[in-house]
Amino acid sequence: MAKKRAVNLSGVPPGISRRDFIKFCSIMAAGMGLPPAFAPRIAAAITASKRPPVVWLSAQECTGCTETLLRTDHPAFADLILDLISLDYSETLNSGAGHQSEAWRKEIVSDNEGKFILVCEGSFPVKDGGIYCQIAGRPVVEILRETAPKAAAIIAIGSCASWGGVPSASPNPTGATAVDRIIVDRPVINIPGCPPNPYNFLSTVLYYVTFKKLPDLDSRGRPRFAYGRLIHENCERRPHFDAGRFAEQFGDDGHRKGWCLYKLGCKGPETFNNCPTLRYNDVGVWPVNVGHPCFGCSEQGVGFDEPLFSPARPTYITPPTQFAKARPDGGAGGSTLAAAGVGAVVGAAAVAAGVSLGKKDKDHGEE
Ligand code: FSX
Ligand code: SF4
Ligand code: F3S
Repeated sequence: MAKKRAVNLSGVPPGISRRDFIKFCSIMAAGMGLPPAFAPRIAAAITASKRPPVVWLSAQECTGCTETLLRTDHPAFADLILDLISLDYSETLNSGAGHQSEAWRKEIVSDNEGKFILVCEGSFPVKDGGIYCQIAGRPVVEILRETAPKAAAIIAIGSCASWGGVPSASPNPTGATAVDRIIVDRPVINIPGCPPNPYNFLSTVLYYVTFKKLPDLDSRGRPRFAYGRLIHENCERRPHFDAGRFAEQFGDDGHRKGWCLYKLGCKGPETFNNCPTLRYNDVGVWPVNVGHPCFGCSEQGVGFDEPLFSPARPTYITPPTQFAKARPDGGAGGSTLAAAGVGAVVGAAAVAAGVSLGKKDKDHGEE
């Protein structure tokens, strides 16, 4: 249990009220799966620490990962990010260019050896010597190989950096490769999603700054606090799945009523992420609650490999984390028991018919 302690808030980043700052720290603690009592410790780490230098490399990507960080506004989030970390090198945001920018990166890396956080955005092409993505006339994969050993921690942000993502989709003409396939002798923290939720990135950095160690990672390098549960476990449409109520077509009656999107290709049953609980854009939206099936953007072998409309392959059936009321006739009410037991069987049977239940994910299936 964290001890409560007074926090000197004189270092609260400018432009943010103390109230918003403490609220922000509480949200971050919750995001890391920590009790609210840890908020003061997080606040203390933020206000006391020297900002960690960050070197941000961009390879094959759409810049959505950078955009998702800069477009948040809770509270003045972009400012907060830039106040919490020292984003010393970013190919997207550097004010300098060309030789000046190259010289700057080398200086930052040599001045901060063993102290900076390396963030990699995008996949790294390795085919034909990596010529398909070059920076200053050099394959970016070479820059990754020379920079990674000098970093204190390495974060792969987005599905491209974590798995290969869009650029690695078949037939992968450039040999687009994930960071942890190139840097194999150091831990790489994967924050997948296309783009990932910026809070998952920020929580990871804050965890490192606060506790001076990496968060608990699963077998695929993802922080468990963010990727420990299937989307299907927390989805608000789950009672409809359990009751066997599915939208059959976009715009049909079931779709308009908010029924389960499984038959429209929702990959929530095979995708680990916290989208239903963390949500996006600071207005509480996520794909499924605005009527679009999850396409598994954050799951290796799902998002850019399985066809959008093919049904998910539930590798194991899990109970929902919350049992909302559900009744197979679609009326209000019904019992928790129906949702947890009978309903789950109805929904699971509807999707599992003809689907052989695969091997459990070695990291999550036994939990
Ligand atoms: Fe884009 Fe990032 Fe997708 Fe990839 O996010 S949002 S293509 S994960 O590397 O910029
Ligand atoms: Fe939600 Fe998709 Fe699961 Fe249906 S299949 S309950 S829409 S995550
Ligand atoms: Fe991506 Fe699915 Fe979440 S498409 S944003 S993992 S709901």
